[in-house]
Amino acid sequence: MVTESQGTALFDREAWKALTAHHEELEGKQLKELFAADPARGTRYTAEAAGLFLDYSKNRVDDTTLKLLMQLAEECGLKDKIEAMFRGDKINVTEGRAVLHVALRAPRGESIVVDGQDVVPEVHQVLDKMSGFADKVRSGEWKGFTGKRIKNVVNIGIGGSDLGPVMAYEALRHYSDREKTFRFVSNVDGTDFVEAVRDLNADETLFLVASKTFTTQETMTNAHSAREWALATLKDDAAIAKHFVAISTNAKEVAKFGIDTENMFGFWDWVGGRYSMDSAIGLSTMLAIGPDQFREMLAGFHAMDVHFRTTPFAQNLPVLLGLLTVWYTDFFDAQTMAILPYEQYLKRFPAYLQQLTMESNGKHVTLEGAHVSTETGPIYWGEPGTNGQHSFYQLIHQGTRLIPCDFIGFFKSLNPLGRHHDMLMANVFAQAEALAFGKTAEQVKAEGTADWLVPHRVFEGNRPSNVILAEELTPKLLGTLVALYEHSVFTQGAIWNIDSFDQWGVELGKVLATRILGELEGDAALTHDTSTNALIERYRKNK
Ligand code: G6Q
Repeated sequence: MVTESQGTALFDREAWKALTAHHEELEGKQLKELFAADPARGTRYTAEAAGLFLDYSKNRVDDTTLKLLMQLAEECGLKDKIEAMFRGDKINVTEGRAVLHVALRAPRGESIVVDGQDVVPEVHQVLDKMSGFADKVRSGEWKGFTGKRIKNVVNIGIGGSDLGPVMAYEALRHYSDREKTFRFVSNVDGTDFVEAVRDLNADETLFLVASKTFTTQETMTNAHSAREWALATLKDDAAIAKHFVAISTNAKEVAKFGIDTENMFGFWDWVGGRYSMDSAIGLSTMLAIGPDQFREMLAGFHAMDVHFRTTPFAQNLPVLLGLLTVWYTDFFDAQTMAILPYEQYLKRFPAYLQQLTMESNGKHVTLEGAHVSTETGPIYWGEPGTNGQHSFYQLIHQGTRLIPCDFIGFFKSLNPLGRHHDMLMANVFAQAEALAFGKTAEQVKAEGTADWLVPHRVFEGNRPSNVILAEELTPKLLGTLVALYEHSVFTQGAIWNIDSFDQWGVELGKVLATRILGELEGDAALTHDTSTNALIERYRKNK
């Protein structure tokens, strides 16, 4: 494969070269020194937008770093790339598609034209149809086949058709209809489906089959099992129309499955799976929190879209987060980023971000098809605080790897309980402080620690983190937070000059699994490598 050519490669850009030289100087500096040199640092290195406050002062940067990162963004054409996305240009070049999740939250009356068609009115048509349906289900006007109210909603989908809906349901549970049970089935492992429905009555259960393509093996297998399960009780094909709806772009396949296309909620090829929780894929979210609060969530997304598009880079939250990620990934060899929400309702947020970030920027080829000359997307992971503190934080504090962390916290708890919230937030501030400033041997000794034990109790510090704060977790705020990371991912992809919106890496496994499935169920001669052949043989014998 060709590599990026001399002169146009990322490492040949003026800002990149300057950053390389600057990194050598800065690498030896401690955050402690940077703070000492600038008494205003803790308030100066902050930015605020759309209800989110970002303190990025505990990063290993100074004014020069920031200036050069901004320059890099300019040199890489970030501004133009942002405009191209919002304009509806086909920036997903390998699939020849526009990338317009921002249109999903564009207010009525705005206009975004794709292939000569203004897509905003269509977006609102679907939203209105979803709202009408959600109102009926929530009020009880929509009845199951036997005349009972819908009490349970089961979303069947995988990847982008699952992770967003699950995350949003968990995040907004406080605002959800507590009379209803929501379940999410994704894995082709039959246990996922069986456990999800074992205590549900079919005549009170609505299945949302969420699949952009309506051909995904896992989702279709689960949907067929759901149909059999429902029909075992309801015993009449006519019941399907009352208990199954589809969320898809593929009307033909939806009809083939037996779902009335009247009960289909559409979206478009310009919505990527991992960017679709605010499209019809979010129907489960709307059923849980109601149409008005769903629209609040969209308003939150939109507020961050406007911020991203219009704010100078130096105050632009997603640009700052994205550039810092590039800084650590490429100049400090950081391989992973930890996302640490101090909010129990955000327990699925790190898992959601794993797909958003890693499926988007896990690429080794530039838009022009050359091998990249630098590292690209880091590994994202995390757990809600404070649980992680009692497990993996040890490595972040005292291990040998640099792991930049994003702490996310709120001023107010949705469930105020005694001192709980102050205790929770004390941990956010304490962890970020400890990571940055550590604890020296002198401090450890002064505590009376025996000499031999001192090295074990020293915290080197100088470990970077962001602290993101907001008032309270609301539907609107959730939208803003998700859009913050969507656009941070965009910023990273723009610098690396990769296609953040395709996912060819997901395809190979799908093709191979289909071939092997036939082999597991038959006895055809095997022509794989010796390991795969032997594993298949062993399975055939023992299944
Ligand atoms: C996301 C990916 C992928 C996709 C799933 C489900 O960006 O494309 O995770 O969402 O493979 O696809 P369907 O919605 O087509 O079933």
